[in-house]
Amino acid sequence: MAFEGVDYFNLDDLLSEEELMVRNTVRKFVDDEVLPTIEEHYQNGTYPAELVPKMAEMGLFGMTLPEEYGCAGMNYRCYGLAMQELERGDSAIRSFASVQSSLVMWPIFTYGSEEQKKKWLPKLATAEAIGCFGLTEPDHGSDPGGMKTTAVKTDNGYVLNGAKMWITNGTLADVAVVWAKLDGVIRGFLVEKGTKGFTAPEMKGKHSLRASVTSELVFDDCEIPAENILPGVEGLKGPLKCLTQARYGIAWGAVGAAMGCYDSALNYTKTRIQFDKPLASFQLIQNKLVYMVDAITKAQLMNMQLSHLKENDSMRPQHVSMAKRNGVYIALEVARLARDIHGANGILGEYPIMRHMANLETVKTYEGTHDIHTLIIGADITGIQAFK
Ligand code: TGC
Ligand code: FAD
Repeated sequence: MAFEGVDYFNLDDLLSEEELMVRNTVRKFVDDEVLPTIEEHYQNGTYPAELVPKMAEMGLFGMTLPEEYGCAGMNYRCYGLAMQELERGDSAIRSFASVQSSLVMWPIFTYGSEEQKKKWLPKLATAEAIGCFGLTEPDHGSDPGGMKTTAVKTDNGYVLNGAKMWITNGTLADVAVVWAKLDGVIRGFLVEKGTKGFTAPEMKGKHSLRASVTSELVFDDCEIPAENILPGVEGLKGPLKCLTQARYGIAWGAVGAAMGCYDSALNYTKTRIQFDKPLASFQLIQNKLVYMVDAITKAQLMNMQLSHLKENDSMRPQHVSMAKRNGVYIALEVARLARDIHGANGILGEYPIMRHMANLETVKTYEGTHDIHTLIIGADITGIQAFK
């Protein structure tokens, strides 16, 4: 059955023709191509490689970057809507698009040399090349500024030593955007697959994001050429600005997962009969459904205004922190209520609920945990930083 959306406040009225077209195209792709196979991939722990060229064909990689680099040149609301729809399919699919677009193409576009842009962006847009983003380390997650990975200048380029962990698409990637300290200052480097001294073993045993590849990146005297440094940025703000891009997409994506769970729960309550009546007729069930649609609607409104701020260059990273934190929080609440409403059926793969719920536990943690975003907003409103 085609998904009809969750739009209690008629927010579609605010969308342009192009935005509606993008949203509806991705929505149909998720119904036709993602949902029929994603549960099997999730159960088997396999990554849905067959979907990637189709996403590229729809222009979903680097979709806000200019056409001269083979990208779609769309606005940020289109990007948000696309992420919302993809995550209704599965967080792993949205993750793939987030990493490729916001964490690989965006830094190459923003910090890269013209040669780096010409070499990588068109290939990344068509998914002829896949990228990953290496910031987190085994001992530095929420505090990436403490990273231990180093780069040392040599006559021919740089030598990298250290390790990254929890890197989405690491094993698949043709190019890794890696953050390392050069003379104590954080810099970005492009490390190509097959470079001597670079390995990217896959991490196994996840109970969440099972349709996504997660990897370590290991650098053991890994020599890269001088032209592989990103010339346009120095310091921790380099990777953090990329995170602002990706967190923007996650804020929308998480709401997509919530919409999928709510839709499933609403339909279920209309057909499941207990005590001779549909579940939907009981007050306690209606209370849960109303909580869900209310939370989704408020998060949608926040995302719409976030996209407005972004398009007007008045969005601050703290706005994104609030939207990411809120979107994931309500999505987890909605998933838990949906699980409850489906009774025992809620634990089956026949419904998307447990898959979304388990995925959202990752989404709550990556790109800044719920509590890190609390501290970012807390520092913003009080002027007192409470991280350290
Ligand atoms: P702090 O001193 O606050 O900041 C250092 C410099 O960066 C600037 N800045 C930002 N700039 C742009 N966007 C942001 N979001 C920024 N946050 C900070 C800041 O103004 C400063 O600039 P300057 O000019 O003064 O140098 O740094 P800190 O060390 O105190 O740390 C702050 C903290 C904790 C907020 C930050 O490190 C943080 O966000 N930690 C969370 C780490 C995180 O989110 N990691 C994500 C890894 S990637 C990932 O998870 C990908 S999952 C992908 C997928 O599969 O979808
Ligand atoms: P920690 O930083 O050790 O935090 C543990 C707990 O302590 C959390 O609850 C946290 O909120 C809390 N905490 C930490 N500091 C404070 C404080 N100052 N005050 C109060 N509480 C605090 N990273 C990448 O670089 N690239 C990727 O592509 C990527 N993909 C990922 C994919 C998956 C499936 C997962 C699970 C993670 C991925 N990550 C990636 C890593 C992710 O960004 C980190 O896991 C995240 O930043 C949190 O770091 P940590 O796991 O080390 O937790």
